[in-house]
This record gives sequence, C-alpha cells and structure tokens, in this order.
Amino acid sequence: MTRLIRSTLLTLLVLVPICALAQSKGRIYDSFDEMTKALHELQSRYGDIVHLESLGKTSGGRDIWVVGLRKGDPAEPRAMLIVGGVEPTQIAGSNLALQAIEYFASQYGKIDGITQLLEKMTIYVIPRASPDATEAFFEKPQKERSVNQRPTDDDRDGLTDEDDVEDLNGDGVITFMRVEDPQGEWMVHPDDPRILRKANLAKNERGAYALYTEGVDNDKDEQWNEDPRGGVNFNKNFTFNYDYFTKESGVYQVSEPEARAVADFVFAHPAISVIVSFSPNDNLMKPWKSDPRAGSSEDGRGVVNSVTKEDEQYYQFIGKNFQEMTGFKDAPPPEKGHGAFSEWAYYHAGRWSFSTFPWWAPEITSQRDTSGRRGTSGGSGPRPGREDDQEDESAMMVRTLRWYDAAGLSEVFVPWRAYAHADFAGKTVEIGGLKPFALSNPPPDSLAGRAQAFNEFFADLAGKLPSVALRNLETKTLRSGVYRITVDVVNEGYFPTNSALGHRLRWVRDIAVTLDLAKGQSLASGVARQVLDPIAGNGSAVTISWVVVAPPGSALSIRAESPASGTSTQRVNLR
Ligand SMILES: [Ca+2]
Ligand SMILES: [Ca+2]
Ligand SMILES: [Ca+2]
Ligand SMILES: [Ca+2]
Repeated sequence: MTRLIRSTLLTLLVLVPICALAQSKGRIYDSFDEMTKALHELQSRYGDIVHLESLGKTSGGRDIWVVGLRKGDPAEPRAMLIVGGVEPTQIAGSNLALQAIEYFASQYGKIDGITQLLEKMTIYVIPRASPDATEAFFEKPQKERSVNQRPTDDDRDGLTDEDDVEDLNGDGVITFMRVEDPQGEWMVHPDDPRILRKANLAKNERGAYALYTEGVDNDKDEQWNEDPRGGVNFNKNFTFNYDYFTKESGVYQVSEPEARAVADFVFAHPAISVIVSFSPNDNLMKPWKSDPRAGSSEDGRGVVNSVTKEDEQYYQFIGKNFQEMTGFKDAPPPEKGHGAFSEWAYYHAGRWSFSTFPWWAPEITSQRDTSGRRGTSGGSGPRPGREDDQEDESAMMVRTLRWYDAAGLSEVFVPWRAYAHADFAGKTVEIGGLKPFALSNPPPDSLAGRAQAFNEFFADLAGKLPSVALRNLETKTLRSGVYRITVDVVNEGYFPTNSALGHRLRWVRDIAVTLDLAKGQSLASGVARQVLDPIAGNGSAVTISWVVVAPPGSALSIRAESPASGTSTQRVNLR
C-alpha cells in the first residue's frame, strides 16, 4: 500500500513538471515516428475535424502524411494547403505545420472565425513533405542532409555514395574542417572569429584557409565528402526551372516518390486555390515582382518565368499583410528556386503560392553595444554589411550566433580545435564551426510565439479564398410564357476566382454557370452552360441573362461553380 502511494506520488512528481513544461514549450522537434504518433493522437482526439491520410510511402518506407481539417462534409470543396519540410533541413517548418494542425483542431468551437472556416472549407496540411531527408536531424552522428536516401552518384565518377562524411572528433555532430592554406579561399570573419567567410579579392582581402565538411577522402580523389549517402532534394525535384544533371536534382523531374505524391495530390485537388509552404524560396517577406523581360509576354507566348502583372499586386498585398500581421523583419534574402516546390505550385500548378523561411535569427541590436564582451568582435567593428554582405550566408551566420549568444545557447558552436588529419600531413587542421541545423532551426521552445503569428496568418489567408455567390436575381415577363432571367455572379472572397496565370494554364478551372431547364422549357437567347473569365474579388461581379420560353408556373435553377470558388444555386419560379 505504502509502496503504491509512494510510486503514485513519484509518478505525479515526475509527470506534473513534464506536462507543465510540454505546455509552455510548444512542440518538440519530432522524429518521423514521433510525428506519426502525434498525428494519430490528434486524429483520435479531434476525430470530427482531423482527417489523416497517407499519400504514399517514400523509398525509406515512411508515409507522406496529409491532414484535412474540416468539420464534417462541407458543402463546398474550397481549400487551402500548408506544406512543411519542403526544404528538409528546415525542420522548424515541419514543427510549425504540426502546430497549425493542433491550432485549427483545438480552436474549432472556441474561436468563431476558426469554427466558420472549418465548416465552410478544408485546410490541408502536409507536415513533412520529405520525411526520409528530414530524418537526418535525428540520426547519429547528426549531419545536415537535404537529400533523401536514394543512392546517387553525386560526382559522376561511376561510384555511388563512396565518400560520405565522418565524425572525426567523435562529438556526435558533423561540423567543418578548416585547413591552413595560403591559397585557400576562406578567411576569418572580421565580425566574429568563430565564422569563416570567403575572401573578397577585389577588396584586397586574402584567404587563409581551405574549408571542408568533417571527414576523410575515402576514395582518394583529392575531394572531401563529395558523394555522401543519398540523394535527391525534394525542393529541387519539381518541374519548374528544373536543373538537369545537377547535384541533388534527381535523374528526372518528379522522380522521387515524395515529390510525385505531393504533385499528384495538388492536381487531384482542384479545390486548392492557395498553397503556403515553409522554404527558402521566400515571397512573403520579399514579394514577387513582375519582370517584363522575363517572358510573361502580353501575347501569351513563351515560357512564363516571372509573376504576371495582374497577379503581382496580390502577391504584394499578401506579403505586406503577412509582415504587418507577424511583425517579422530582417529576413534572409530569398533563394531562387531550381525545381522548387513553391515556384512549381504557381508557375506549373497555377495556384496562389506563398512561402517563407520558418525561422531566422532576428538582428540583435541593443545587447551588442552594451555587452562588448567579445573582444575584437565586439561593438566597434562594422555591422555585417547590409549592402556588401547581404547575399552572404556568413553574415547570416554571424547574426545567428549573436542571437544564440544573447539567448545563452553557446552550445550551438563547436570551438575550433586542432586535429591530426592523415589526409593533410604537415598542415594545421582544425575541426569546429556551427552545428548542423542551427542556422535555420532554433530550440523548439523559441518557436511558440512564431507559431501563433503563423497560425493567425493562415486563418486570415483561408478567409480570403475566392467564394462564388449568385445575387440580384431578376425575372421579367416579356410576354406570356417568355421570361428574361438576369443574375449577378459575385466573388465574395478576396482572391480572384482564378489567377491570371492559372487561367492561362487551364489546369485551374474557371467558374461554370449552368441554367438547368426543366421539361417543356427552352432557351430563346443566352447560353445554357458557360465558363467565365476570372472574376476579381471583394464583390466584383459578372451579369448574365437568358431568355427562356416556359409554361407559366414552372421553375428552373441556376448554378455557378468551380472547385476553388465553391458552388451557388438559385431556384427561379416563373409566374
Ligand atoms: Ca561518386
Ligand atoms: Ca550520393
Ligand atoms: Ca564532429
Ligand atoms: Ca573523395
């Protein structure tokens, strides 16, 4: 008895702080198995809202999960899609996508706006688009790997996966090796001696180091770790602006099961009009601009590789809205995609496509001047050049380390320590540098506030989807048994019923208006079924009229519908 009480007490003592911790800390970074368990738990807890489905399996045997969030069977199929883990090294994006599922499922019935959304439409979430690649976060030794596990001859020497990295210093993480070399391209960063950056020869700088990932030259070809295990990067495997015969892009477009599954899902769901993803191909912090020289020609010919003039204003507005709602600033420069998912989603699948980095270290301004404790790298040097280095990843690293320092998280950096490396006999080799994943994934508890900002943005965006309605129905008797019927087809959402590019691509369906005649009725003027050009949002309308010959007292119906804009019907009684 006493033992039972003691063990219960012990359990309570142990459990209570963990629960409290779990609540205040938000989500941990889940391994694939943990994420799968969490999704099933959400499904059993919110069974009427969370609809879990697998889109198929990766070559590593992992499911590509999708969750449909909706209450019951909505009358309209309108939908938005959120995708995390597009860039597999950004596990923070996968975490935020999971938090979005939790948010919408748990706030249904609590927040009116969320309740209404989930009763009118579906929010789909693919929390981890490339689960095989993302699993590298949980493997030992930990190394940053953006590719899946498909064996691939990255350096095209006829051998496959013959030179992977090694954890030489045995600290459980793969970092970097710097080798003193007067002909090396790299120098110590003037703003932070822990970081290296490429020497700018035009500015009279001189390199002092060669830089490699940690490991040995397994195949003795004087290149280090040039063909690691795997693979193909999900975010380089899509059809738009695809790089053939390039590292990580795959043997052909959409060659990977995970890319194929996600692309098929999008094509099978024409109701999805908006796709938001977490990736480095940001267009929320830096919205796309139309470039008239880049092929989006007025005559509609040639390959489109710049947002169209008509669609640009919507990207600009949503980006501005995102920045105002979240208060985010100082984002790293967007990466131009090559076979990238988010660009494919607009340019080839014709949907409104928004993307941003899940996390980046904000600028630390005040601490820097007051602490001054980092000696040479302290307060007096130039700021990491806003103009000069903006494109430079090393400037981002300096800023990131500064953020970790301010948060008291110095363990993200492995101090450079000498290592006797047989491949570099007679040279000074040091192993160290920023730990894998640190640049884009903070400790998960610091994502909580960010998750809330993203969730509010997602809800706002979902409320902006196009929505068709038939209004101002008028029936006029021209003479006995002959009627003129007039109706406005109105778009009550924010987004147009189709983007200009979606209209051009023809993948995305425009609104069809059908006049359903009953027996004994005939059409004297007008078209029984017509497909409309895109209708702009916020109450814009197209007026349609017909002349119908029908027995007085009969009835007919009008229907306007597209998968992305929903359905509206009106019954017309002819007197
Ligand atoms: Ca090879
Ligand atoms: Ca390989
Ligand atoms: Ca190591
Ligand atoms: Ca090698």
